[in-house]
Amino acid sequence: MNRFEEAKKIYAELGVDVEEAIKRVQQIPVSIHCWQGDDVLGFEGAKNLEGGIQTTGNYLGRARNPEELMADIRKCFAYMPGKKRLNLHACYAILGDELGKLDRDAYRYDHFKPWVDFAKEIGLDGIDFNPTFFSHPKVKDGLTLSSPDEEIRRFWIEHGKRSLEIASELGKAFGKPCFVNIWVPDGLKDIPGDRLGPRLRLKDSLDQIIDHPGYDRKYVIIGVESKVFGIGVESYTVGNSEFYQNYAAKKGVCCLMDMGHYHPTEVVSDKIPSLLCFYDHLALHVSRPVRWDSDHVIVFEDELKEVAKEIIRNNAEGKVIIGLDYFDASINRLIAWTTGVHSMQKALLYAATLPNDEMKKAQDEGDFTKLIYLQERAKMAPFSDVYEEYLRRQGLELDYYTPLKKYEQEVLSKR
Ligand code: RNT
Ligand code: ZN
Repeated sequence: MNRFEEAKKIYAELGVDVEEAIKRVQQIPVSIHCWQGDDVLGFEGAKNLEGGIQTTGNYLGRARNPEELMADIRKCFAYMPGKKRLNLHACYAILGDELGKLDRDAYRYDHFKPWVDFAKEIGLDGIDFNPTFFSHPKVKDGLTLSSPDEEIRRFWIEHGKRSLEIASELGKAFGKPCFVNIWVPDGLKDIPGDRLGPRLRLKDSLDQIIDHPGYDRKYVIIGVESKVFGIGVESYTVGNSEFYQNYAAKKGVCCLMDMGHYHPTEVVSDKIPSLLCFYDHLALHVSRPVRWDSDHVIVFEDELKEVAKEIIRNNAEGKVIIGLDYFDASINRLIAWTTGVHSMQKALLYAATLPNDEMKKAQDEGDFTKLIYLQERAKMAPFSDVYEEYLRRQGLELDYYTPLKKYEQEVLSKR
């Protein structure tokens, strides 16, 4: 008997059907960010990443243009299991002759059409979208949608509207909604003289964007991403958690929780079921904060497993929009990218192969002795054999390192 068959039996003794689990996880879409490939710089000529976020490292081979980024995506997505979507930022517009002539308040769907053709060609499930409110000269004194300068605020509102128009077309192109995430870097380095004003302006700007009639609501799901602080923006964040949770609830949009955007002992996993009580959808930026919002590559560790458990055991895969958000420039970017996707997939499959019903029952019956026993017992099940089988069924294996390292020698090292 091979290892998978053996594993299947061991899991069956725990009351877990691994065949079901494999089928289930394969259907869960994960939105993979395009920005791991080029250190979040985009194609508009930006030299620095701004807005309180940072990529560190200078590994060889950063993708410098659409051709290189697409080639890299084509290469490494082939080694990633699961149902994949591509998450684009507006700064990845393919402007052609219009580069330098057109600003973000005038971007159109056709600047992203090549991405649609590409995504279809490599068999992706769809494209998600983000307006880009950072790394741009019109970020004034660190502010965009909350700026007291009406001209600046207008520019960014228009960018938001263009983004929804584009997203609506992206949704139509795949026949399902495009998820649009709004994150603004707005905040202050030092103690504010006014905390309310910027928040009222942000609220008004968001209303203007979301109330824009120029997009098809059937094809767009809107999320708002809160944050606690950024580098150089330590004292005040306009869009903090309270602001966006209340905004989302009143406006009927969804909250996006980034795992690096809370105080260090807070965890996103515990917040998921709270939001599930109130929202049709909630979105995640799965990331790994190391001492700050460092956006390290996600690895198969406890908090990632807890996040996956909250999705799986609450049958919330139709409600939780899973997006990845990490960027590391200190190691091979494609291997970083692929490692993170494998980690997410492992966590989902791991959660789906736990005796979830039995653990819930033990808790409800007050049998906490059994609960801790089951939790520890499950950890010793031969999960790696199930994961390998999950990969095998998608024509994949554990080793993505060798082929991607070869690509580094053949392609990346020549850039
Ligand atoms: C920044 C936010 C935001 C970005 C991406 C590039 O702290 O996490 O989501 O990382 O949009
Ligand atoms: Zn994020």
